[in-house]
Amino acid sequence: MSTLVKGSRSIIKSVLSRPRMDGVGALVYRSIGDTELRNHDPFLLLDEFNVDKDGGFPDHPHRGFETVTYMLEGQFQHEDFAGHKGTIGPGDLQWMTAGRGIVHTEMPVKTQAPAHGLQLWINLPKEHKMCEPQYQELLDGQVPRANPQEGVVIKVIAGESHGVSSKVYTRTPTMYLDFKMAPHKTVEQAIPSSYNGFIYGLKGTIFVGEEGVEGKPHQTLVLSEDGTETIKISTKDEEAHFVVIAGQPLKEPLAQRGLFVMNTQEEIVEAMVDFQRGQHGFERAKGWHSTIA
Ligand code: FJE
Ligand code: FE
Repeated sequence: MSTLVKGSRSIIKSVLSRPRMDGVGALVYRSIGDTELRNHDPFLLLDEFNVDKDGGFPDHPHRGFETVTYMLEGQFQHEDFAGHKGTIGPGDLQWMTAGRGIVHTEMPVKTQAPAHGLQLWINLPKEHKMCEPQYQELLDGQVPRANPQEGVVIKVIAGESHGVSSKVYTRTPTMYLDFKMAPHKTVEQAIPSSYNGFIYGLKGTIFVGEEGVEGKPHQTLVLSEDGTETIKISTKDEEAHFVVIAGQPLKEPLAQRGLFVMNTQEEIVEAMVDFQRGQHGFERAKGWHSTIA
């Protein structure tokens, strides 16, 4: 049984990401997924990406998890092997459940480059790993906002904040909030006490928990798992922009090879064979090439 403790969760780890290259000419700041922040169950990866017109993430497969692409600037195009195609711009998001298999391409719209955004990978519970792929796409205007006080705007991408709920269906219970705060504000955010969580900074400096631990752009602050139900966040002289992400840990065995994330090594081998042979969800992968990459 867990007991609820009053007061704010604290920060148990703070990691500043450095830029690196991934995909084709894409610059990414890797938060979760980097050596120091592996297996923050249920999260596999958080990348802040910057892609210019010559870069992108051409044809690649996924199985066993979800990718959530949240645009900050520019426009990103995607196309998959089932003919699903679309463009997302600033504030828009694509919540993609790869399930048993997706092969797709993710590229900036060349005339709107560079593209800047976040991509989060959420692991799927064992019983959903081989589900039918699904897309949930929301334009900026369709994402509900909480406005608990003047100067604090919270976009509720998933989960709930200050009485405002997202309609996104999460197979792994997930909270994903985008905060914009004016200077000299303090806000408390409830987070289910069983969730693992973290904060990733995009702009300005924030001060978190009773100790006021500093959070800056490209920095990940890992929240304590101590049964506390809220997190306290303040700004001082600057405005700030950051995301708060938390989710129910799956506590299941993890076997990962690149873009396939399963529970056992045998299932990873199956995924590679299925992808190569074009079976069990990868039927349309055979001979498919995107028209946008
Ligand atoms: C990847 C090749 C890839 N970070 N951020 C190898 F293409 C990828 C990959 C991405 C990715 C895509 C977007 Cl849109 C944003 C990303 C990696 O698709 F992760 C590996 N390892
Ligand atoms: Fe992808």
